[in-house]
Amino acid sequence: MKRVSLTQYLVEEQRLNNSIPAELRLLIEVVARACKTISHAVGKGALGEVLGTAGSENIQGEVQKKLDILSNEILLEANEWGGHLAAMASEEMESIHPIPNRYPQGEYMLLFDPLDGSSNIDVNVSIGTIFSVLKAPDGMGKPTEQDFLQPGSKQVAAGYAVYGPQTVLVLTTGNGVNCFTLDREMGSWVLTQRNMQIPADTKEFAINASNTRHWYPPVTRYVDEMLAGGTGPRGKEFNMRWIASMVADVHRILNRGGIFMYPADKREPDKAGKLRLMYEANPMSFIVEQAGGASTDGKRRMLDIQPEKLHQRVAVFLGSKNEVERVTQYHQE
Ligand code: AHM
Ligand code: MG
Repeated sequence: MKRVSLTQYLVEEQRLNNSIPAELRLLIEVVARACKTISHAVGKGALGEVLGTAGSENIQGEVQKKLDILSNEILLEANEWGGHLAAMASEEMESIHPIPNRYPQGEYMLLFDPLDGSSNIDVNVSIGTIFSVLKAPDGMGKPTEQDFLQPGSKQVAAGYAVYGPQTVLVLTTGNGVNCFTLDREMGSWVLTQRNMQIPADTKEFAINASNTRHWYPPVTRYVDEMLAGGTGPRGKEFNMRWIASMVADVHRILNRGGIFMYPADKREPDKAGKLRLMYEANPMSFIVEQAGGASTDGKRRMLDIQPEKLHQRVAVFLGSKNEVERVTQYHQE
């Protein structure tokens, strides 16, 4: 099999479809290189002294793990000097990170969840990095948080890396979804899946069922109907999977279908779920739609939501189209 590297893929994509400007290509390559470095740190585990908590909390009051902080630093450092970015924002940082004056400013803005699935770090279960790329608004002066508050439909690229049995990078620039596998010996990303497609129907769902008693009626109805199996209203058996790393759950769905849900619930009526719109929901929704799937917050198309805050949370229903449409329908009835 002829090996196509990430670089070759990006160059050819730029040449054939003109869908990837040179600056964006550079940006994606830098992010991919940072993910390689994170993958290396993750792979060392206890030997690299990267496990455990760091003794600090992030902006959402969550305890930070050493790897959360390290991954954040790796992404910041890698992306600061290239000249392709105006600013960055991260799940692990309270405010945005403008590019320091000593470097040239570019026209893109990068957002990331540096290490998704933090609860799985210390137990050797798949974790990952999620990223989203926006265009800086025209005539932007000194970047502000406001510049980042663009709906997901404005993303020009999004991707995630999974640090699992294999390290993979899944990427979209708005022209389908492709998967690259890290060749650990060669240190290069190799194209291993072209044009990933999520089947419209599925028999698999993913939700943290320990929250069942807190759910709102549309979610309870939807899950109950699946649990009723072949003799229930759905007339088929469903299976459940929950990895507690969104990257890994979404990667399974991209490969064989399924629906992923993290609903808002009654515990904190003011909070719209756990996951973050800008760092998790939007990039994953862009990827899922590009693979023929769907994504909503239960009511609206995710990518249409106008963000109000950088760290905004949102309910998430994404994956196989017919299932996402069904649970969204239940929210409207
Ligand atoms: P994190 O970004 O702090 O790791 O949190 C996000 C993660 C998702 O990857 C995953 O789907 C979810 O939180 C798991 O939540 P729970 O602990 O309720 O199972
Ligand atoms: Mg996360």
